[in-house]
Amino acid sequence: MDEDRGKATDQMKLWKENRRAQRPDNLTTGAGHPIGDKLNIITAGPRGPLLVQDTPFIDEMAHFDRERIPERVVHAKGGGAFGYFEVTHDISRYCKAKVFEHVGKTTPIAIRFSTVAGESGSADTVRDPRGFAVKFYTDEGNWDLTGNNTPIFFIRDAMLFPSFVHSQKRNPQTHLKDPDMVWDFWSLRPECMHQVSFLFSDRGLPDGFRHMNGYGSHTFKLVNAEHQPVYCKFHYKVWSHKEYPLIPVGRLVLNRNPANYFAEIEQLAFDPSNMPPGIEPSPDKMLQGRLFSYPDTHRHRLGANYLQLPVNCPFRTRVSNYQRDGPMCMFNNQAGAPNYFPNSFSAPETQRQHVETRFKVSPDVGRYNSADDDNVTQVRTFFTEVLNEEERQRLCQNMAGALKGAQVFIQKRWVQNLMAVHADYGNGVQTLLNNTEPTKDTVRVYTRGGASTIAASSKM
Ligand code: HDD
Repeated sequence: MDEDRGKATDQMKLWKENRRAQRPDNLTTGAGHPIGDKLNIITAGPRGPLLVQDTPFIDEMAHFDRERIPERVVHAKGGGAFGYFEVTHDISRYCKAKVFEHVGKTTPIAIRFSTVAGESGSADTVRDPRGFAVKFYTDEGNWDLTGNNTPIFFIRDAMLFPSFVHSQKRNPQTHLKDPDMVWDFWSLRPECMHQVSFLFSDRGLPDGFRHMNGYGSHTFKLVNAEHQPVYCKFHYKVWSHKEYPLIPVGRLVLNRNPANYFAEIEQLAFDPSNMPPGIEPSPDKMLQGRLFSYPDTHRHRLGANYLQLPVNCPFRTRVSNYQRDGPMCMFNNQAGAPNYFPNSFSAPETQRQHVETRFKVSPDVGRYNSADDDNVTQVRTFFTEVLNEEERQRLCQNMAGALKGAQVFIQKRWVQNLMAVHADYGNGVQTLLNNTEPTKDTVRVYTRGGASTIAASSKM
């Protein structure tokens, strides 16, 4: 192999040389009928017209016409890998989930890293948060920890998510990214400041998938065998944490690239509501909103039976439920087993040990505004204590270059929000705004080249 070309560039050559690769020994239609001539369409005479009886042509064309499925509405661009999770530290006193059962236990995983706002063909190198989604194929069903490379998020209320995403994507009339939309939304919702500060700092351009942090993002509830809950956050790299010291639990090892991108990555469907016994949602309203959104989008994108696709199916356990039929039902549809519950012919009545923990909810039901919670203290800590002087300058420069593209009244509102964090932050950006030209693409600044490679191993 030419050293400079790399394995990805030489994929076809390597496949040809691979003795175990599955070679076509026959040209066939989708129905398996051998094809005599796959180069020439059937026509009446050499110049057409075509005949409807040309089954190989119609089979080929009709399938091609349906090749694309809807891309993910966010996180459309990504890459993935497979491997395993290994428990290195015992946390069974906190969590009864089988995945943490004992030190040394391994569980197969699938992982997908992604950017957020770009379309499926967009660059890997843009300034954007990175998705960091892990599917654990556990003995009690799949567990999907669908997080990002930052521990925080732009908004606190799931109701705002569609509008937030619209503001980061293309303007519906011009089909261009629109700095007015981006900064209008952000400046009207000051709770965005923390995540936006991360985004325009050096962390907004991670050096590939190998060199970035990962977080489960939300607070979750871990439940032990005695039904005692504790709140928990998951981090994939270790950070010192004053108030809540991190407890190591295991390592993620990625050792297999996908055999086929569409089958194993495009169809890979993460869902924060995939939680085995021992892991439960906290009342976080963002998380609660996500519990609905993900399986809903998968039913639209992949179909009602998306959980039967090999990459999504909980293959470490046997699915027994009362759901039947639907498009693309791939297995035996649970054969002769009853399709209603309760019934007199199958299945245990209840499994008390798997009942979710109870919790009290006493407040009034209502629509509560979270915009005015403390939006500045953590951003101030990030600006003054986490970043050094050079990093602060780069943050202000990156931000001013992008913000300059928005209308002046929006710029002013954003700078006013920054002033509440720290005068140096607000003044720093304002001074640069006075002297800076806007960048062409206000949010997604293409500064680093080179495709990202997949992490070989990382700690959780
Ligand atoms: Fe989301 C995809 C991460 C908030 C709705 N999200 C998606 C992916 C990641 C995240 C990593 C891609 C998964 C993959 O690789 O296939 N999302 C997050 C994080 C959030 C977050 C860390 C905040 C803490 N997301 C969020 C909210 C909603 C959604 C509040 C809606 C209420 N996200 C979706 C979605 C997507 C998605 C529409 C698009 C495609 C998909 O799910 O599979 O359901």
